[in-house]
Amino acid sequence: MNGFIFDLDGVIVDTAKYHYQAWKQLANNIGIEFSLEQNEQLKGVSRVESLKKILHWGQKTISDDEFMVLMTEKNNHYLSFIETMKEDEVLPDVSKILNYLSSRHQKIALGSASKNAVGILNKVNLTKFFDAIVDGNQVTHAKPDPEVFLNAAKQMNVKPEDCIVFEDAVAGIQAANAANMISIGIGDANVLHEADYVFKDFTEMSLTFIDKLINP
Ligand code: B16
Ligand code: MG
Repeated sequence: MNGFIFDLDGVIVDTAKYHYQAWKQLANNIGIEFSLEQNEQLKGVSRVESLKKILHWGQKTISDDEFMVLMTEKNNHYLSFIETMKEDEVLPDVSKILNYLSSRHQKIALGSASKNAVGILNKVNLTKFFDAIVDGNQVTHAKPDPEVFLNAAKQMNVKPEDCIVFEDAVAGIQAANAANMISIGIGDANVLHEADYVFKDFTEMSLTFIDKLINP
């Protein structure tokens, strides 16, 4: 029995564009510039750590209370984008792969840093595929720590070495490797060079490749 673990943002859906808009408005409001390149560095990073990074880049210090207010503000803005998400925002061939894994009776889990993961999966109508959902509400150590993926393996009742992780962030690939799982990067092979395999997106991944993962 294998377990297939999917990251959310950048693997199943492209919510990075919504995080970008919400962080940019927040940063600009407090006088900090925020670029797309900086947004790239926030992929897979938790909400708290993301705000800490933005304040560091802007060399700004704020009180704990103000920090909490900004976190809530950012999330409310982000949620206003999520509210409008539909099935057509699922990235190409993700549903095809999920359907195939399901037809082959494989266990499927989500392993995401997002605290909004359940809501997003519901919006895009993919919740039905998942045997386990581990998100930012259940982990204490962020990627590259393997906690999120080890927790997912445990919930699926599959040994870590029989798990396969799909990830778009370097920290996520490092977390999968640290968990002793097969790591599959989704994105740029130069950036994700620590992964066992890299594909630009799921349209490049054949079902023959998936079969080899199921029966090595
Ligand atoms: P939230 P992933 C991550 O999702 C995003 O890549 C990252 O940009 C975001 O800050 C983080 O979730 C937390 O999201 O504010 O919704 O809790 O890639 O781990 O699925
Ligand atoms: Mg991601």
